[in-house]
Amino acid sequence: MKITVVGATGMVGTVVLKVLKEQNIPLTDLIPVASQKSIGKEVIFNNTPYKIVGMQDAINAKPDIAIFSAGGDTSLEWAPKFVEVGTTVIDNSSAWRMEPSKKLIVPEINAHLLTKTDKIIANPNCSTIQLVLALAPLHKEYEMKRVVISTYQSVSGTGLKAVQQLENEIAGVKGEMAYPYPIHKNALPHCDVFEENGYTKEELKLAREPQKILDDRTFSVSATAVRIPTAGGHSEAVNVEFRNDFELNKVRQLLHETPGITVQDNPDTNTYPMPVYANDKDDVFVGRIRRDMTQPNTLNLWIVSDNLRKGAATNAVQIVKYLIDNDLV
Ligand code: 11C
Repeated sequence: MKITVVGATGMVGTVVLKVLKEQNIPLTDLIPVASQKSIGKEVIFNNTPYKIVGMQDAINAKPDIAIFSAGGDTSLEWAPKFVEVGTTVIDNSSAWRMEPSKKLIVPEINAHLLTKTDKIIANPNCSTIQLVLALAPLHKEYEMKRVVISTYQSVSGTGLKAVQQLENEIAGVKGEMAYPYPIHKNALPHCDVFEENGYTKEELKLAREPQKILDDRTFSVSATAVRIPTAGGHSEAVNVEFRNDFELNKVRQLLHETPGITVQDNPDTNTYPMPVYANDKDDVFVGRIRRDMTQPNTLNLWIVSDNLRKGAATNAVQIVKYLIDNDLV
């Protein structure tokens, strides 16, 4: 497989390279693409240096697969040009996710939908992926009616500039600001930009993407997305009302049996998911599993995952693996 990674020097792109190696993706050539200032520099993959090239050079190389992590505008402009030369694009941006002709894939849930004709495949938003992976088996069993979620999102979701802002603030150094306010010792109820209805784009992604992935519009999601000064992963406090009642032990068992989920749930030993533990791991961690005492058929959960791994790079590479294993590229 000839694979191009667009945004190869960015936060997600760097992890994509790491996961491609870990998952033993059969690579005959790697074509890293990055912004103008990085062209000519090298990235190291599998102990071998690869020269960073510009977008047109990568297209001319006619890669089998392109993994895009370079923002929505870049994807909108360039992904179709890769498709023209026969490349299958897996896109990490929000550009194509809600486009009816494009599939929004979390491999454990809906990779079976993929066919050879899917040339642009959308990777969901990071906070969506960890949410749906945990909710999918519960929805199948008990039918969700309404989900209320508050997120506690890592600065790495915003990108390098935000990680740098936090590090500068901790060190007491003045520098560029990624956010309109300090993030150290703070919490910003503001992830991505505000829409006219008062919600942020991140909150609307959480409301809309799960319905598309689970192919079901009979449940709704209400979200508040908050940025906090962590770097290891996104955390989510989730309240789910089901149409049918559940047994807590069965809920734990269903989650435990779901590939990609690790249950960490024992108040006696202070065992619960945390970003410091989820950091650099591929799983989605679920804990604080308890019944909502104020309403029937309602469950509270705490879900944590490394937003750069399962929330982005790992999910994208799992799609690559599925395409290769099923002869779809
Ligand atoms: C964040 N979820 O943490 C975002 C990052 O739509 O892919 C990814 C944005 C996206 O701010």
